[in-house]
Amino acid sequence: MYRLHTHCRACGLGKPDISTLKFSVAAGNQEVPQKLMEVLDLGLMPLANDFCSQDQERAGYAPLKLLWCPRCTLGQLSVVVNPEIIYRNHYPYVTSPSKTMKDHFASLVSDLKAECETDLVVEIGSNDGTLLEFMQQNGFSKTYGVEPAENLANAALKRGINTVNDFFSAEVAQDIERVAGLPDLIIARHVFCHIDDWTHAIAAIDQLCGKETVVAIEVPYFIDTVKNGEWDQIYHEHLSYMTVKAMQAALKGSHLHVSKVLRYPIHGGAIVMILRRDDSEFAKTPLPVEYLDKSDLNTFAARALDRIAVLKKTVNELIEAGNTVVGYGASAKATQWIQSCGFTRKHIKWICDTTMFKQYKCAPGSDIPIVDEGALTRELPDYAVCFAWNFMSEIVAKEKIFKAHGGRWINPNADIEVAPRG
Ligand code: DWN
Repeated sequence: MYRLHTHCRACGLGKPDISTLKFSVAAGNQEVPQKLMEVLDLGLMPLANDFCSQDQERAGYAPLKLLWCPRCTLGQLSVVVNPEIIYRNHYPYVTSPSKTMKDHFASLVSDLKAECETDLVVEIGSNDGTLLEFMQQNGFSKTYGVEPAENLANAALKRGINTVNDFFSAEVAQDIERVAGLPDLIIARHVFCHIDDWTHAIAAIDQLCGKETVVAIEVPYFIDTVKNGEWDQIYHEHLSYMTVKAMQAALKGSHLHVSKVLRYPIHGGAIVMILRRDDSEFAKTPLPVEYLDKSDLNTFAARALDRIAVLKKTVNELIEAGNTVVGYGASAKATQWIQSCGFTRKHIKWICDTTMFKQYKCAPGSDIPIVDEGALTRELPDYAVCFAWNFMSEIVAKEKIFKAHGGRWINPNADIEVAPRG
């Protein structure tokens, strides 16, 4: 189900070969420990999107431990779960249809159109084709998706988006070039941090780049994750927690460099790293100066454990006082809270969610049912824990009836703001 990950996938730290040692000595980093450092151990966890009905076999558990490279600052997990298990046949996460996401797409696509021509765009990890459809409607002539999950690739094909149902690879890149030519834009939104073998992924991207192809890599920004204490972004799909410095280390030996960094608030804070070929006519723009050290990570880990303890205590006190508590948004993040707090349906009666692939199943590793979103106004519980806190303002605005009847929101990631009644 998984294998151990022992050396940095960006800069090679921990690999027992002289080239790594030369790198650290040459960079005057002799004091840098020659191995990945442990940040936060969350124990054995189910897979964050392993939503199963009572009669479906569950994928199982794997260690969830965040490590950190003191040399290139990449956060990374101590194991790699077999991606075939997570993604291949059925992956329940679909790109959010929310206004928050649509607004993000509008600013992202507008920013990207300023960087490249708009004839052909290839999306790696294209999900159900939502972004590519948006790009087609906003000036891109041809779109091409690469998506390993069969259910999502089929959904994209149904909406008329050219989609290869496979993991991105050098072979897939070759096929795309043969069929459609070299793209103006290659985009990978919240995918690169899911990839284990960066050497091959970067080589395949490199191979699909023409002289002025732009590569846009959107990922949760590890600097924001740490600063905001967003520990629930740690789960098995997120193999890496990225900084610009780590990406620069990963690109060593390729024909690509980080040319520009764009920042967005989506998913709790994300960056889009614009990569260009080294022979591109475009000049580099100044890149963010990043400060991240072990003491920041120790603070992050302590804050995570504190937030877990506080949510667990808050929910237990509320149910002991006779309140009903539910969840809103069966996100991958929700799985981390439920497992770390030891919640069952006795604590969280149900979690409502708009995603049909998740409804009427149980939250991963638990007996908590996932129900349709209408449940909140049908049942009007006393409290709702918003496990989709990254969309909270839109959700609170949408669910006025719940609040008007005295319902109160709990944002688990904002030092437990139990919103006042009414
Ligand atoms: O990297 C990843 C990020 C981009 O998305 C994936 N590996 C997994 C996934 O993480 P997530 O599940 O935490 O993503 P979201 O988009 O934060 O999940 C929000 C959940 O809440 C979805 O299941 C949809 C649901 N939702 C809802 O029921 N009503 C969301 C909104 C906005 C709503 O109004």
